[in-house]
Amino acid sequence: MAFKKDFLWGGATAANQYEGGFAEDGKGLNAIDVLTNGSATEPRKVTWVRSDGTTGATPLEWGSDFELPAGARPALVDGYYYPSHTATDFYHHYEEDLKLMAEMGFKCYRLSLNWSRIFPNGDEETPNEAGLAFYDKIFDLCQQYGIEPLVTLSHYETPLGLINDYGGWKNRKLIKFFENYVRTVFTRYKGKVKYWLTFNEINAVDLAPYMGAGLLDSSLQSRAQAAHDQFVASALAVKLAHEIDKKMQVGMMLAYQPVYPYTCDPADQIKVMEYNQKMLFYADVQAGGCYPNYKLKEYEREGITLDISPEDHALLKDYPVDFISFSCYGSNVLTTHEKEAGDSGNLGINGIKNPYLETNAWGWATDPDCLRLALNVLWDRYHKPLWIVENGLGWSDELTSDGKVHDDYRIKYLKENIQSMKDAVNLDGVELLGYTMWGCIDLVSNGTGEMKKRYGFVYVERDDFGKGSLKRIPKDSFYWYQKVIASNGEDL
Ligand code: BGP
Repeated sequence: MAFKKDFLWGGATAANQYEGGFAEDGKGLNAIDVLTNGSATEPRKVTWVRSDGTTGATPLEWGSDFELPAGARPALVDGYYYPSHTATDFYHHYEEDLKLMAEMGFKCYRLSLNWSRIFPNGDEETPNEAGLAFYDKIFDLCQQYGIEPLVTLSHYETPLGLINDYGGWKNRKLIKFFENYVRTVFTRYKGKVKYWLTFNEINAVDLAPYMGAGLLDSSLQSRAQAAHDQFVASALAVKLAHEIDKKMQVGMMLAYQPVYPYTCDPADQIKVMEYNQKMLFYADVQAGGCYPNYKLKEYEREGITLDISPEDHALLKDYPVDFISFSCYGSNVLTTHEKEAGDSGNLGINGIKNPYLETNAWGWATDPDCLRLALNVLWDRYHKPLWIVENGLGWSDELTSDGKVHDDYRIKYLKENIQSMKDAVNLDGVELLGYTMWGCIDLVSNGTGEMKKRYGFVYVERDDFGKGSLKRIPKDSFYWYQKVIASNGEDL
């Protein structure tokens, strides 16, 4: 048997993509609430307003420069459609949804707390009781069903107030606000939640600085300071967790997928090495407890100066994360031979098309070996327990005339990916805590805000413009996953 008896099978969601109820019961706005819809080819936009009342929207693309016009503050602007506002309405469907998760046999459910539901502007001293009470209901139901929650403290959900009034994570004051938030929820949910993640895909500080760190500019100086502040905030969370409840474990969360050189030219190999440094820097600090030399050299070359206190160094060293979690959907290809590869060679989220692999409509490559490769890289480098907290296939699922969704393509993808993680456990001896498939009940896409890019085992009737009954319909993959969990991964 490959997986341990208590292997944590389940699914994952994020508040801003799933909950809706964006202005209910005292909730404040977060970074994502002011993002518009997009599409496979059009990026989403951040809407903003200047003090003279002029308004607009700035495209938000992964991995490219981002800056709002001078004096502009992110805000709700009339005339735009905001997909996070209703999302797929977990806020009012949580009983039904958790029941469906229990029916699939979930051992674990990864969700995020909507930080601005609890601290509406982010800087208050006392929390919004209604926000805290909502998650009590969720965790109590989880307990009833024997589902272990895995809770992300911030899945791109920095309160908008902390962006507008403080400039986002490049401001050290956010460390204190986060600490207060973390202490509040650790104390409140002690005994109900054992596993925590600090920042979703913390390397988004680099890849998507607005989403990842509430930054309104993407300069290296701002990103470097924001990353540092999140490292310190995260170490403080580890410290608090261990003080408040010895059973609590805090992990980091990284976007990591294998990357291949397009040719055997050593220059392509160097490009891959540098990509890995860019991605793994975050884990090097959070698991290793100090800055790696390649990053210190880069900062020196680029004239970056960090506001770091001696206590920061001690915190990073004394409170590394308990485990490492990551998202992995496929793989990327890089090259210096742009012409030959027919692409730009950039470090974009999709990289260059791999001629050996299929891609979905959004250009994401399906790679049957990605999990084994990623797990081995992380295990060999850190020797910390690992957890796959996002993996899955985004597809434009169709309801057929029989009222069902026959997603055999998703079953095929998941079968291959689960086999790949099984190999990493069986053949390579990697220590793996669990697997939570991304977007287990349909939700809006993070990259585009679309509804049609679906991942779920459960279809939610809703379109790209917020229309639809929100009815939940189990897809074929629902029954398949049920069987996988019941057999602890033996029957794929
Ligand atoms: C990760 C995010 C998720 C998620 C997923 C799929 O980067 O952590 O929030 O949505 O990617 O991306 P998308 O929704 O763009 O398909």
